[in-house]
Amino acid sequence: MARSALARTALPVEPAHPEATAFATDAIAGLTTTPKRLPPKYFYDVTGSELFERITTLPEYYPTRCELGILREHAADIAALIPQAAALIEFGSGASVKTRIVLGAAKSLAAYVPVDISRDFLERQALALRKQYPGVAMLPVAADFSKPFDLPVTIEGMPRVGFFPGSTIGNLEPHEACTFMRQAGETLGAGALFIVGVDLVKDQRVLQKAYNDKQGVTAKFNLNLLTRLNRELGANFNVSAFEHHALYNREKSRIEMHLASTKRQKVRLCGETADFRAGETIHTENSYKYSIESFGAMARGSGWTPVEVWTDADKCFSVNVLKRA
Ligand code: AVJ
Repeated sequence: MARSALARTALPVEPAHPEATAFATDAIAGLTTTPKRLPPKYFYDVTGSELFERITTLPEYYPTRCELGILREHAADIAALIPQAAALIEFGSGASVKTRIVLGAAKSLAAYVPVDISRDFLERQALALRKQYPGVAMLPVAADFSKPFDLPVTIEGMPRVGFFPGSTIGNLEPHEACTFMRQAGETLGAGALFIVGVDLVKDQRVLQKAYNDKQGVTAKFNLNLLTRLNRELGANFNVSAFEHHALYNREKSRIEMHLASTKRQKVRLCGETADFRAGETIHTENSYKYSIESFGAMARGSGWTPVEVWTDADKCFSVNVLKRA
């Protein structure tokens, strides 16, 4: 139904842009079904990326601070595990503070390969990194890292170290996370290392607060999805008639974010109508939390052997080093 709806609708976007078409397809499919849902990858337009940056500095949002602390504390340990003249392959938008901690510590790295869907972003970041680390070959790859992709031929024969910080893996369903880990293993090859940042199960109150900050930045981040639908797909969401909900689903060990309709209403997008009951929600994100054991088991089940795991003192976050079995 979603597909045919899309086919007979004149989109208010350049049909030549495959990214915009994917957004339209996913939005129509997700908003004309029950329960309604939208994939979290659409949070990150320019405004959404800026809001996420603000989230990472909020007092309640512990993951970024904890992970940075762990990486800084164990930078020398990480460097000691990395073989000579290796290639560091980062899954997702690279060149962050986290990347610089690893690049700064592992002096023998021969190449850095950031893999991201946004070519513009990659080029800009690579430019800055080339100046800062002249001895490391910067080889950006524009690809969707959640699917298999080709590594640059330049790194053929180099030992490989994958880097996947930020607990981005938490956005995936556990079975998807397993598939992702297996595919990453195939991409990285035999003997590869994989450094993965994973948020941990903890006191529910700490989790709830991290996604319900006092300043309302997370609410803005969530609601920005509706603004984006209005702007890019010509939808007519009344953003003030929706509210941010974030709750911990204990059974599934995940934070769920939703956008709840405050009243019964109809919304038009791409020639389709989405009907909302009062209180009906759009499920916009899952953020799965693991225990050290549950993540280790998942890693083993997808062809990896855990070799090291570090946490902060409060065991809020973990940095896992895995080796391909
Ligand atoms: C980037 C997916 C790890 O799940 O904590 C932050 C995104 N959502 N606040 C997370 C997010 C709401 C974040 N990840």
